[in-house]
Amino acid sequence: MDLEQLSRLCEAVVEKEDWAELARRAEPPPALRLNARRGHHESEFGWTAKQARQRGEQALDEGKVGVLMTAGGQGSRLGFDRPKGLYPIGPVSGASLLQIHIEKIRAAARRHQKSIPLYLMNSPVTAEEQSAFLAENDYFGMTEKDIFLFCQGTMPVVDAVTGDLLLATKDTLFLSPDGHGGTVAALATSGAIESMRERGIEQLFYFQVDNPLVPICDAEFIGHHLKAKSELTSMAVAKKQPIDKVGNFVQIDRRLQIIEYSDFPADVAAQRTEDGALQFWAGSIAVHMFSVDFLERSLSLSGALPFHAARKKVTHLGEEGKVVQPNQPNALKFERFIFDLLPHAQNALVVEYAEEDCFAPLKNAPGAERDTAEYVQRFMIHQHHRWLQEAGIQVARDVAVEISPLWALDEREVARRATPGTAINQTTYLCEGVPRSA
Ligand code: UD2
Repeated sequence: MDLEQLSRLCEAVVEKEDWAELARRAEPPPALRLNARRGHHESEFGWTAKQARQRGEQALDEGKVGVLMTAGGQGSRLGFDRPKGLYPIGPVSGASLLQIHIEKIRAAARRHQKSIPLYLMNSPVTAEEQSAFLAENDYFGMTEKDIFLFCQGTMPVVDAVTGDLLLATKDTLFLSPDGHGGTVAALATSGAIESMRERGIEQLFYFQVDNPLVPICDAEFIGHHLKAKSELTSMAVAKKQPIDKVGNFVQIDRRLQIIEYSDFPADVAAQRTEDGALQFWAGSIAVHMFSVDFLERSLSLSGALPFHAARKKVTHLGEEGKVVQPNQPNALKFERFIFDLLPHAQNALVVEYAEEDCFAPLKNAPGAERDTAEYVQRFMIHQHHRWLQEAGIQVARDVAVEISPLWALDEREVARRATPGTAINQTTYLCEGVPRSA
């Protein structure tokens, strides 16, 4: 444990980054907007969406793409006492988040007839249960050699006033996962990067476990990344309000970066363009393409992944050996954020997707305004209704329909499998083994 680093971090909390000053110098990021993608013309970047999709498909056909999923968070806001990946989110099937993600990877691999390895990051908080769950369920049909489980590091949690280390029990420190920015070091120490090299994996599709709508290995997204010769490409959605709970893509001193919603000043967030749209419209949903070369290079970039401190309520063991249950944030946790690599990446690019196609994260317990299980399931059902209706199938309005990624991965596959003119009038789960006609 690096105690000197820890005391430096505690001191830095007082004189932390002046986000307000930075944000005032910010400009909107270079981005491929949704309308440009949907048109059939070349975008300002010099290629069409179709050309990008073909390029992405080529990389998938060549087996050069892997998947990186982070699933090490504590999920404290959700009020679920197991790791989030086990949450039964499927609105009809009750499939877990992990099952849905793995089925998407299997479906993409099947489509391109190349295996797509999954690098799945746990933390000491989630590793045991999540790994056991996968083994019990035969890795949801994925070959074991295609799943690489690894574990991120931890950081001690300290008292917010004194900087003292907190105890979890009489003989253990209170430790907390070191943030998804810990992925980079963990990829190297676990041998994951070596495994990528051996398998010829050059690009990684990155996402977080809590978003079942994520279009894993979307060929067009991969293609934009490759055509731009970008080292790090990020998916964005247009924010609905000035402060939505997503990171803000900005450009400062000609470098792309993300300022977290909690650090983004309200007056800058509220700025609008002449036509009334939000000036800082691009919200980060934590979906990225990384080149493996860049991840490896970033290991030697000193200071590229600084620690961010967060004040949290932490129940711990006090000096008298009794449990202390605070009502106010009493502790500092230190986390690295993987998106802090953006300013260091060559040709970094933002690509806008429609929220309904890519983002419904499970974050909150029932009762919250959004990002609850009910909210996420509504998004999933809505997407599947849409795909079926576009394929000419009539779906009764209030009927829950869920499509397993192995039945159809996206609207194109639904259009190929479904028989136009048929109808769905009852709760339905379309999964493998179901006859081709809906
Ligand atoms: C994150 C992003 C936010 C936006 C949003 C989209 C940060 C700081 N903010 O917000 O900008 O993109 O997601 O959903 O990331 N995780 C680990 N190890 C850790 C900590 C987190 O694996 O040590 C994983 C965790 O399992 C989860 C993800 O990272 O899947 C996000 O963590 P979060 O829910 O704490 O982030 P949130 O919602 O504040």
